[in-house]
Amino acid sequence: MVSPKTLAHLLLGSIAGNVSAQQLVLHPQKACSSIASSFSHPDVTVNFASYITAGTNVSIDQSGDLSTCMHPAGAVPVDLCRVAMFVKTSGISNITLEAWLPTNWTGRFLSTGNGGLSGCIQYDDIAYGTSYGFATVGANNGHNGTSGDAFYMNSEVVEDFSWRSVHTGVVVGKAITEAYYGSDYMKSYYLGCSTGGRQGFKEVQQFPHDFDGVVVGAPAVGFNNLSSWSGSFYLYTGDNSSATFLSPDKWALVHQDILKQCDSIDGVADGILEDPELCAYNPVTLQCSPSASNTSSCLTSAQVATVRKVFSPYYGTDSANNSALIFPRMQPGSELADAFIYYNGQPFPYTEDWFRYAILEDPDWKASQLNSYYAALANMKNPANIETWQGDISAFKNKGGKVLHYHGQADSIITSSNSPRYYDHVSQTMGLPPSELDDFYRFFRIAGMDHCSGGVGAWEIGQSAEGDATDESQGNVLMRMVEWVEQGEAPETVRGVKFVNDTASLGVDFVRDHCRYPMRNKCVDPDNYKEPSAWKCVL
Ligand SMILES: *[C@@H]1O[C@H](CO)[C@@H](O)[C@H](O)[C@H]1NC(C)=O
Ligand SMILES: *[C@@H]1O[C@H](CO)[C@@H](O)[C@H](O)[C@H]1NC(C)=O
Ligand SMILES: *[C@@H]1O[C@H](CO)[C@@H](O)[C@H](O)[C@H]1NC(C)=O
Ligand SMILES: *[C@@H]1O[C@H](CO)[C@@H](O)[C@H](O)[C@H]1NC(C)=O
Ligand SMILES: *[C@@H]1O[C@H](CO)[C@@H](O)[C@H](O)[C@H]1NC(C)=O
Ligand SMILES: *[C@@H]1O[C@H](CO)[C@@H](O)[C@H](O)[C@H]1NC(C)=O
Ligand SMILES: *[C@@H]1O[C@H](CO)[C@@H](O)[C@H](O)[C@H]1NC(C)=O
Ligand SMILES: *[C@@H]1O[C@H](CO)[C@@H](O)[C@H](O)[C@H]1NC(C)=O
Ligand SMILES: *[C@@H]1O[C@H](CO)[C@@H](O)[C@H](O)[C@H]1NC(C)=O
Ligand SMILES: [Ca+2]
Repeated sequence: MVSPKTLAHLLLGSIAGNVSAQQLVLHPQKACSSIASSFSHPDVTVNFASYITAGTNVSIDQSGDLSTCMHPAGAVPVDLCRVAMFVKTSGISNITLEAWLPTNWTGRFLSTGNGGLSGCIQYDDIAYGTSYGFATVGANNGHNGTSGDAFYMNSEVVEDFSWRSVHTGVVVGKAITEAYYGSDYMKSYYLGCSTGGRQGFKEVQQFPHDFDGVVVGAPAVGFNNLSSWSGSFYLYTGDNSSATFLSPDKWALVHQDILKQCDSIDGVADGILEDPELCAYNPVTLQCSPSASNTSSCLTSAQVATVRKVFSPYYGTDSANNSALIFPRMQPGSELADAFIYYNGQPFPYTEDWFRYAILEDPDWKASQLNSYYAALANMKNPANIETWQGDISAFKNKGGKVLHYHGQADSIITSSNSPRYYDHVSQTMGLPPSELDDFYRFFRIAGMDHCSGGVGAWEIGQSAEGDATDESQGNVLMRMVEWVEQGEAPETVRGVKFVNDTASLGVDFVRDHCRYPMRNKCVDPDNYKEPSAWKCVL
């Protein structure tokens, strides 16, 4: 075991130290109260501005629909001016936007994103950004709470959700940043995962001038098809009384069997599949023998069929009625979590909401009605161009922008197979092989990471404040992006840390360097697999 302190010395590269732009607000309390009345911008009303000192808990509105956001009540990491705004985005839509402006400012601007279908400002991400001295903004994505019902009969709210909330937050956020500090920001960044990952790619595709560096995780790109795919599992499992349903215990059997078949492909049986793409899992070995009277530790043929469907790509038809891929298969490895998410015998709420309120405008539609016709309809309607699948991102490249894309290889919500598909799509569309695409867009596969965080792998990569380790003692993707943008030092690998029981104070369990796609991690020294040096990135 290595202590976090020792770890700091193990880490490659130092954290960017471009302190030339560092500046201090001299009378922050006064500046903060005056910005409330002096800031003027079209369609913006400042609700309040309050100066908060480091260590003080922030008070967050959790009333009404906002109660579903389950905002963590936490302390702000640094002295800052918190500005809350109301911004009109059309005659029938609006966002709430917060800008947290640290007293000790690096000159950097950061925008954060959202998750799922929400409707929830990610305060922990905003706080995380300020802890590194970014002037950081986050918005509510055009509605309050986790439900999609705000989309019903209001396409402007869908526009906010697809792209306008983040873009508006950037325009207004940069303006208030410059008004507050009285000088221009130096560089502009983005950090988001899941829906936040999709929002980041949307910006890269549609507003290439908003950011210099974009860090996106597990992006929900191919959004309509993702929503259909997310609903498909309920069709396969049925409810919990169906013959096709597997209990969590059965999924645990499947998980063990997957490890048996695939864990060693990467060179070591450590409970982590470095590259689930290589796992052609066959559940036939779990099938009960015809004579078995006790089926508690084997699968019926109906259950085997369910497992096969779950790990198969989801196909439908295109406009010419030819067979077409809707979404790639769920990657093997996330079954223990998915037994309680996609495989729990319940309709998936985001799928149901998206179809009810954004696609069909039929609040009575049920996820059990889903089929390839509805999938094709959603793909065709593509409200507010939410698909976020544009393959040509040359405008972002040409202005010098950089993208760091990561995806957990044990993601229980968005299959990790979708990310290489998008990377390859960009590569083909732009005619750039990985060796050239890597100049401005790098994709890292994080083995053993669940959806955006958590999991059995070395998943702490500085992607958010969610983990226990938020300081520089890790291969911090946000600060690696700063190095790339400001010093031209592109990350070769992304270093991840696994803390004992995911608790930094208990020390480091292991450290692993995650490879840049299309390379994959191979263990070359299985006896020392917890050491980064036991691994090699290979093609
Ligand atoms: C701040 O919030 C934390 C976490 O909810 C809580 O434990 C603590 O008592 C709060 N502190 C104050 C001063 O309210
Ligand atoms: C904000 O937009 C919602 C629709 O999403 C609307 O119901 C509400 O009245 C708007 N608020 C204001 C103050 O315009
Ligand atoms: C401001 O932050 C920088 C590091 O980002 C630090 O070196 C400096 O001491 C800080 N200044 C003050 C007055 O806290
Ligand atoms: C969301 O909640 C905020 C209060 O925090 C409120 O000002 C705003 O109008 C709400 N937005 C919508 C669209 O209802
Ligand atoms: C099956 O699902 C029903 C309805 O959701 C639920 O009430 C029941 O507790 C579930 N049974 C088991 C064994 O999980
Ligand atoms: C079925 O087998 C499991 C172990 O595989 C055992 O725990 C359980 O008691 C058995 N049930 C019956 C009815 O024999
Ligand atoms: C598409 O194929 C289905 C069944 O294969 C058929 O029923 C349907 O009429 C076809 N639609 C078109 C537009 O060709
Ligand atoms: C979405 O699914 C349709 C079939 O319904 C397919 O034609 C289309 O290519 C898919 N889009 C993406 C981005 O995969
Ligand atoms: C880690 O968690 C496990 C299970 O909760 C517990 O048994 C173990 O003692 C914990 N380890 C440490 C070092 O706290
Ligand atoms: Ca392994």
